[in-house]
Amino acid sequence: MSTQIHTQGRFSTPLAGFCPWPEEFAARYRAAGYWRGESLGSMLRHSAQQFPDNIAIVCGTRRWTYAELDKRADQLAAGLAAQGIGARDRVLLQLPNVAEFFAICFALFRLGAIPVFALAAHRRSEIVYFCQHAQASAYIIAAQDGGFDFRQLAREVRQSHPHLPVIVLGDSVQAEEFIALDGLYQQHAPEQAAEQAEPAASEVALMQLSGGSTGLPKLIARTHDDYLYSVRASAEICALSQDSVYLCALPVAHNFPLSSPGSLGVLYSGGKVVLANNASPDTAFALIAQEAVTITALVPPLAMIWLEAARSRRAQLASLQVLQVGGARLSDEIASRVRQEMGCQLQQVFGMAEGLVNYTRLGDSEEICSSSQGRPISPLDEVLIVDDEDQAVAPGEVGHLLTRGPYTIRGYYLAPEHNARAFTGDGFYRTGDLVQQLPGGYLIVQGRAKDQINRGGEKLAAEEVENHLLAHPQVHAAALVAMPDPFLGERSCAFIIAKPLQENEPLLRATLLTRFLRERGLAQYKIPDRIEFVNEFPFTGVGKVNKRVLRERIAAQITALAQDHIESKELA
Ligand code: OOB
Repeated sequence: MSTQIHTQGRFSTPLAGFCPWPEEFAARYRAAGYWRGESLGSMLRHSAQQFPDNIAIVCGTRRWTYAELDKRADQLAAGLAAQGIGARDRVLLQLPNVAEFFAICFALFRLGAIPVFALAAHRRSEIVYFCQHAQASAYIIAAQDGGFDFRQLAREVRQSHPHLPVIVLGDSVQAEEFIALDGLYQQHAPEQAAEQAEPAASEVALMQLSGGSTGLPKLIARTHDDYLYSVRASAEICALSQDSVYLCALPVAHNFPLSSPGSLGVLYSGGKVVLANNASPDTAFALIAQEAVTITALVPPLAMIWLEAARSRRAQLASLQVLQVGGARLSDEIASRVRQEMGCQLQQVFGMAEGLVNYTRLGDSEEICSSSQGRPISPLDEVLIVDDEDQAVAPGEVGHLLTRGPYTIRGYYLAPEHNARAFTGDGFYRTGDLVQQLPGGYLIVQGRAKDQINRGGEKLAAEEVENHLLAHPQVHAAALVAMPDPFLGERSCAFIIAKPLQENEPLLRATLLTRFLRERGLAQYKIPDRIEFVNEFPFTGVGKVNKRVLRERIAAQITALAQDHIESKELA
């Protein structure tokens, strides 16, 4: 399937659509020792040589050593190569937290093929788009998970991509329809060949998805050099060693549990990755106790649930040293309870799949750990805080966060028009986050300028959902905004202006609209949590829909409702 001629995984030009760093910066990152020319595939090879008998992955009753994971990756690389998958092929991956995720990723890394990480929550609309945009050579799924049949989803995806090879993990795979992953393992792996195929570290290793703020999700291409640097440096910041035991309770492919320092950081360090198929205290606390977990990562709503559960089950958390929380703003109040109530240290993580990751450090004061979202990984991370005109704000003032550095992308994959807006002329990424910088470089996230809703760590782009709403024949206009939520931080509210009712048309109701979105194959978390029908929108001076006014309106409405609720309870 590879169209370019190459020898031993070396290409003379970068992947089309990838935005490389200017040579001057690449040279700087190499000179600093950050980019070492090592690929993710060889990283695992080194760990397997150093720690062959250490347990690498625990998944249910299965325990894979480093030697076993390494061998499986080779066997699978040979099997995938026999399916025609080769260097630079994009392979869409949609898997739950299972051991095979790692065998597949490292097999792809070794082939120089590029995993594109979809979320388990994604449905037809998203998957079809990723297949198109990434020009995927294959789609790898689990047969089913969480009561959902991914084979059915694959069949739907095939209606628009009839020749897409679908590789399925799990039982009851019918030979003609799908390729069974288990069958691919059985191929003989010529060890030499696997070594030779190792891609150059400057090649794209993987693609993450952007939380997005515009119409369609963007793909984030990360190289071996840059990703591995962020993993190594994160592992060091978190003091990982071969004694570390990491519980992966968040979706395994997300950038936070994958690389900050996440599973990859642990596999670099020789430690043990324990996979949980959900993050509930019932599942996670039992695994923590059973496997003596030392570090794990959560989003704020889960941290709140864990704090509650720790009241009665704290003994199960005895081995836990570090609880990382990130993905959305953690309230100072919740943050300050972690050490007392869970008996471990809190580490705040403010990161983004585009690159920049900030951590509070393990030796930092309680004050910093509970009131800031940390400081950047790297001395070569450049951070600017600017006003609406891109002018630096005074120290300590709130402004837009712009960043550039050794593991922050210079542009989204195949998105030149969007890149012109999302990056400055000199290559800084406009994060869309509003931050304040403390002395020492610590950042406090104070808000967001991008048109995105952060539903407890799950990001949705307002425009993407609005476009789906506008596809309904009875919708005249749509505006999606965030509304405050005590648990998720934010939920989504769609304001809708309906078209005048035609004869024989049913009245447009919220339930009809949400069903319509579901039938379009939209992931559940993107379905508006609330729909408000209005006759008109407020506008800004320049004639754009004034979302600030809409946000304030829905926030006030919710507060009033909550107040009514309290009052009626008091009366009763
Ligand atoms: C992580 O990555 P993404 O790509 O899902 O989302 C990035 C965005 C940031 O731009 C920011 O708006 C928000 O998520 N965010 C936070 C935050 N961490 C992320 N907002 C406030 N406080 C935080 N601690 O979410 C991600 C990637 C790597 C590590 C950690 C999180």
